[in-house]
Amino acid sequence: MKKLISIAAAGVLLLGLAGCASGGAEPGAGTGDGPKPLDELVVGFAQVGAESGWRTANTKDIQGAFKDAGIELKFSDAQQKQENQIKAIRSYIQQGVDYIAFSPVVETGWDAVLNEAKAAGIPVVLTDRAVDSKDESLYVSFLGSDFIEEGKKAGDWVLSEYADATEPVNIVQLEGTTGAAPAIDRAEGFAETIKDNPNLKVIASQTGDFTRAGGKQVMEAFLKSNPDIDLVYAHNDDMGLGAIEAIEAAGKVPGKDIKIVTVDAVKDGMQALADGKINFIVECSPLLGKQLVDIISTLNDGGTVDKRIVTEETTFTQEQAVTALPDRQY
Ligand code: GYE
Repeated sequence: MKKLISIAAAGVLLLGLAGCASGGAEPGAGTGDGPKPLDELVVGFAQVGAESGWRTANTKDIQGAFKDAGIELKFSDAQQKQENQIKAIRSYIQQGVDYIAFSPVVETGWDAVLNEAKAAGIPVVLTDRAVDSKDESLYVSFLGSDFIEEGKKAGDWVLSEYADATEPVNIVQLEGTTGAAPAIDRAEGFAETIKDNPNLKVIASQTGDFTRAGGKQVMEAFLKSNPDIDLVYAHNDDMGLGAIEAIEAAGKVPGKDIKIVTVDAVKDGMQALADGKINFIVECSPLLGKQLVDIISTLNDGGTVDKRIVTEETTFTQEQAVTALPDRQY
């Protein structure tokens, strides 16, 4: 611990001197010594974990994009634990990487470590998930989806599917990791949208931690305590796939007796949609690697990047999944 602090302090000192020599570098505008050749850049990436098909595709895409660009990428897997991510970021600071990118497992609790990166003059790019920090100078850019919008798209489908309902529609929600931006925002966007029809009721909601096993376990419990479930809204495909197993084990038909709406559109989810076991999927793209490389090379060239870069995405019905499946990359 002591060692870390003194190294961080030395970093501040060095940065101070470099700042004086070059007439003061803009925060987030690279090292101030002009662009580095790409093969001399080192980027540290602190990943959430390997909890879902989405995450695996995201890791593969990011590693592939950096390899293609010839930029060295140091990679760490936090196994869904914030403390591990913080350790990884501190170690990148200590190693003096040029840039840090990470996907924050939860929204809160990042200010201290981000201030350490700032003091060391290492620009930070957020990918995929947001932090709720009030100090926006702690990161250069946030690249990722609009999760509220995703929740709204799921809600819109449910609204139109049950437009003629005259009786209550019992909905259960499988939430993502507690405190994670996609779990908070997908719940919010969905709730905001379905409130237009008072027949649509979320009767139970619990976290399945974005995993297949978590989705299955929570769904088993929901099925035991609620005999009349009409629809499952799962915050990702993996939890929806776990729910399918639980529904089938309970002798019901997923997609018919109990409808399922999920978010992500990874291959396994799309297959279940094409097979009629899921009813609708809101896409969330994990392919952020190329854009992250672009952000870092722009900063390296002394350029500026947008503070918020929103990923473009669509939605899939069962028919659309049949058509899209053969070309699905992940
Ligand atoms: O939807 C889920 C993953 O942060 C957008 O994390 C990501 C989410 C994604 O575990 O499958």
